[in-house]
Amino acid sequence: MSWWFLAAIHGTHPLVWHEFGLVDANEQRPPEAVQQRVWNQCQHQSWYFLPWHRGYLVSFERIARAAVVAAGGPTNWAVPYWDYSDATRPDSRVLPSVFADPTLPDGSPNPLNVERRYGDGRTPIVLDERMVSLRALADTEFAGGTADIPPGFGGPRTLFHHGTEGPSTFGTLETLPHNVLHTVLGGSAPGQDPDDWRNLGLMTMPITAALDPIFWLHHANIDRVWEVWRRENPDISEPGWLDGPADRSFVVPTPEGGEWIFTAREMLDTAALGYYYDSLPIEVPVEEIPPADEVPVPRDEGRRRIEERATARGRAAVDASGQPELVGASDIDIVVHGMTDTPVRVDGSRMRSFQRDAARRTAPAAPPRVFLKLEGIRGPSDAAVYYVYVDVPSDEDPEERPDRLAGTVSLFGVSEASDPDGAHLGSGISQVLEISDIVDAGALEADASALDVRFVPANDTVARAEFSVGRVSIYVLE
Ligand SMILES: [Cu+2]
Repeated sequence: MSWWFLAAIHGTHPLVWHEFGLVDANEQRPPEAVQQRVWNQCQHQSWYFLPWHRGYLVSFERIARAAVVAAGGPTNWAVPYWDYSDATRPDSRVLPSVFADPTLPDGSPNPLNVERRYGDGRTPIVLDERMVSLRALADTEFAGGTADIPPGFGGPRTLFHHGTEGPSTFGTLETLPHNVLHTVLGGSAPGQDPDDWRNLGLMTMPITAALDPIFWLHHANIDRVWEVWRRENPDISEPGWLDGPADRSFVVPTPEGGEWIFTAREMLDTAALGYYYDSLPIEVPVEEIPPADEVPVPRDEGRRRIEERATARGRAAVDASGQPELVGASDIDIVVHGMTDTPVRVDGSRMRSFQRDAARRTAPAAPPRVFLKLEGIRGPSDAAVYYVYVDVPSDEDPEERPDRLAGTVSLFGVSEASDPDGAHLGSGISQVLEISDIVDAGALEADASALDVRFVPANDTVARAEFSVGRVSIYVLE
């Protein structure tokens, strides 16, 4: 139940934690079997991203609340959320001062202000509005499609997926704002090489992220946005998700020192988990929400279900609807280092027929959708954050063309996924950005044989981080 143990459940790395001076070499470690089963569980590039982090947050909140109550605090204490996307408040994109002030009112050091939270090197940390976009809420599918087209709000169908199991993309909420917030808050040490992991902030890498207390407010907000999405969209009903994952259990500690094993299905009812969001209409009368200390932890039930579904192993069935069509791709590996332009050759005749389809988009039939896919992204630094623009003329400043912004991409998790000693020889990560609106607005029409993709670094420090993209491709989904 310690701060370290809870952070290690998300991710840990003996060398990095040692180098950062995070653990005392003499500190007693839990038994190896416990480390194997409970540590390094965080689910990324997966449709389990949201449910796993919800169970993890609930575990943290219960343990932290018990500590708060023991210290004489309120029994209804809950993890706050940071709504950085709230455009109605002028300060919503500024890191809350309780996390940034160097000292507490009594003059003692502020434990919420961690040294390894570099941001972009400026104080206070202020987020750009391109980093907090909730465009993910426009997605209506939870799970990703064939070849990750579309990527889905919740992510691709996977088994237990810690992020090193092979090439995989992120769901749209995980891409933005989740990944982006991680790396823009953690950042890398100003003036130092961002390609050297020794210079990275805690939030920048999954193996250290949960050591920064802002992690919990960030994830509480991502969890809240999932609830916002659930008000407009049906929950996924596939048994592979509901009872998953089939190959490894999600397990977190309880305040009593026991274990709570949970499935994705159990994460669909926040009232049953003992919480709700004040910013959302409450569907359950408050008196029916059980007090936090009376919420049952269905330990034995969880175990039984895990045994039951052990027979149902294997990758989940892929939705048969919608085969994406590849209509264009770059020729060679692209190296991104600072502002980088890349032409993507497209199938001219296919694009022209597509443009005719696009012209009919006002028809009630579902219009074709267009996606930009960045495949095989490899690099040593998770710190890179880039804005990706499509078809901005070379003599124009992309900052002046918000209509051509395809999305914001962070390389959270790339270093582990690029490790040549890793499970899949470092196949990297991929990112999928929908560009239907840009195509609708007239991109491509001047020259249908190539589409210009421009990578614009989010700040000067990350502009020094270098990474490669195996292929930039364009897909149409009709
Ligand atoms: Cu996260």
